[in-house]
Amino acid sequence: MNIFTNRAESERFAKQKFEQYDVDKSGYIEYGEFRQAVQDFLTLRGVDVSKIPAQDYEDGMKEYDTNNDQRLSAEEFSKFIDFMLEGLALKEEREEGSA
Ligand SMILES: [Ca+2]
Repeated sequence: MNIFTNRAESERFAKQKFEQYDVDKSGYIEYGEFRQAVQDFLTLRGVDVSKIPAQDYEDGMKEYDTNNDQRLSAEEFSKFIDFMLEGLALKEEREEGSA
């Protein structure tokens, strides 16, 4: 199951999120912006983000920063968005299953 049934819609969503989280409009998602995005998505999933150590965000950032320039391009960030959306879809499936 996917939240978005068509690819164009999911790309549009990723672009919208990129613009939302690129707060300083640098054209890249820097660490602080990435951290905010992760916190927002995890909060949606019901995670208490106050317990997450900084190291976890740093590791997550490195995972998506495929060219190692310490920031995420729109393309790198869209992979993160895809991953987060999959997580949210899985959560919905679990909740539907247990209801
Ligand atoms: Ca930025």
